[in-house]
Amino acid sequence: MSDDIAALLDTVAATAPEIRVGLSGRRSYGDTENPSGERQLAADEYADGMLETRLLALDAVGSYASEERESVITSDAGGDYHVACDPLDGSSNLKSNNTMGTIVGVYDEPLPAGGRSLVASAFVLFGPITTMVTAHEGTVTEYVIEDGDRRVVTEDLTVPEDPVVYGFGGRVPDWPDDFADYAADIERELKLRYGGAMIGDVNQVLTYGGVFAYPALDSAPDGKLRLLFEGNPIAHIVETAGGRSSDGSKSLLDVPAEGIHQRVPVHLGNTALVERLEAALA
Ligand code: P6P
Repeated sequence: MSDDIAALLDTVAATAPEIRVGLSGRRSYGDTENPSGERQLAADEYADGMLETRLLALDAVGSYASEERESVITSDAGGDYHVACDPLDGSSNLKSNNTMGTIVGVYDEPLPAGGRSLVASAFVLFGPITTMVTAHEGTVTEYVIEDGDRRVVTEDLTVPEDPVVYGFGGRVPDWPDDFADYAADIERELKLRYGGAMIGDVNQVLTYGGVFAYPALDSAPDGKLRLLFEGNPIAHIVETAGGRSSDGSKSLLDVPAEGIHQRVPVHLGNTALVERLEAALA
């Protein structure tokens, strides 16, 4: 792992306990919306401000973009890496005290950039314990974060061969027929694990095997999730762990990036299940 990437991931890990401890007093919605039109919690802005300041302070970081702000912030240092961040993925779970966390994509091209230019991806998961999963240099590693330090608990993490769980976003009546037919099959075969925060649900897939999707909807043909901040980094992690991702027909990492808040249908998990989905949508 290069020193620059290690320092960047260390910074995300070191910030996690401070984000977590600051959540309880920031459960209220402000009167602002993020660029995707979603109401912002005080916690969203708190996490975003801390991550922006600390990541842009690194010489290796040339710019910072976030789900919570309209445009990319460029660093004076002119570093080689461009960070796309979902500072608090699943923050709407704060009200019900369920999982959430931070997603970071480290691109080596200015943003918006396609997923093939990801050098490293990571998510921090605020569960009963705080963990971090990273993809870098062809391998996925899981850490426990203690006092802001990363401690390796799983090396070369791979998606288990035999799928057990699934989680699908949206509402059944809003699913296009071909996805609804696929979902009906999966629901008979696997156990439902859907918690409203992508990283919590994806961590179930990484742990037990299965499939997660927030598909194209009749009401939203591009789905809900953002390519740069959610789709690409998580696809990078799942594909590096031996799974597959898809926008319905191709890897998310091959979806051309046209805008920093661009949405994309997201399907990812065991290769066989995602291939079955692509056949169903073909
Ligand atoms: P819904 C969280 O807001 C998020 O962006 C993802 O983490 C999650 O998978 C999805 O939206 C949940 O959306 O419509 O189920 O509330």
